[in-house]
Amino acid sequence: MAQTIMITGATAGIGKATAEKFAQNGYRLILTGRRQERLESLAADLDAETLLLNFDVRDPQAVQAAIDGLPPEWQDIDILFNNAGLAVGVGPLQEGVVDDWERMIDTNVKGLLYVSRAVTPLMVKRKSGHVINIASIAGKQVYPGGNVYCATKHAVDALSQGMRIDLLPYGIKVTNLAPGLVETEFSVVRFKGDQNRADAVYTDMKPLTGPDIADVAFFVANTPAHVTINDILVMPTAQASAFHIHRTNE
Ligand code: NDP
Ligand code: 8X3
Repeated sequence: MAQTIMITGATAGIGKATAEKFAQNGYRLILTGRRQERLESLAADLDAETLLLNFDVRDPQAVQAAIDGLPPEWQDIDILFNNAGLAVGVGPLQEGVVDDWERMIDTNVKGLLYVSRAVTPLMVKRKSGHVINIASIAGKQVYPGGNVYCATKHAVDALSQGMRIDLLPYGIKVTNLAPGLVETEFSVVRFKGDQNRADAVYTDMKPLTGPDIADVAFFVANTPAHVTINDILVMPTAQASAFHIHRTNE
């Protein structure tokens, strides 16, 4: 039977591109997100077997119910692509908006935990599987205004290390995949719908795209059984660090 990948946050950006890449390569897909209509239109465009799950990763009961309700033929999840996440705001900590902090912590840290808690027992039972956690350069370095978002991605980095140790006896791979700037809906969300501020993030430089990260994810997922990419940092050539971006107008 074809391998099955479950992708959280498949309705946009990196998750959507990863769905397309794995669909093109014969995988069965469990696609999740909050925007049901986007899940349906993505599934309609893919030449692949899909199962759609509509839940908010911040809701532990909804996450567990979705996994508990998987039909038997969808329970053998080979790859969990923990991707759903967001940044909200760029203000200094002393002016921080508590609701923004909670959205980031609840989604990027607790949501990733809820999904992992629900799915990894299925992998443990089969003594097989691969968890790919989408982290970030923001999980390696902290930049001005990044405070809470960076903290959540540092947490993802730590959770990848912890999961790798806990899942070691079961032969389950854990990869921490950390991108630099990727042009998706990420910055529009971060700037609360301000398209001009979002566009400015990528101006005069060539950012990564969702398909670039999907290609890396596909490579990471297809190493031989005895080989695991533990941690991979993928940057645009025009970005050396969180602080060094080469813009052609500078
Ligand atoms: P997008 O905004 O394009 O996509 C985010 C995805 O996450 C959407 O599918 C969204 O689905 C889903 N999502 C957000 N909140 C929730 C929630 N509460 N419950 C379920 N799904 C949710 O951004 P990206 O594709 O760029 O982001 C994907 C991941 O990559 C994030 O973890 C982000 O932190 C990380 N990342 C992004 C980088 C970038 O520069 N873009 C760089 C490094 C890491 P829906 O709204 O339908 O629920
Ligand atoms: C997204 C990349 O540099 O905006 O994680 O934090 S960055």
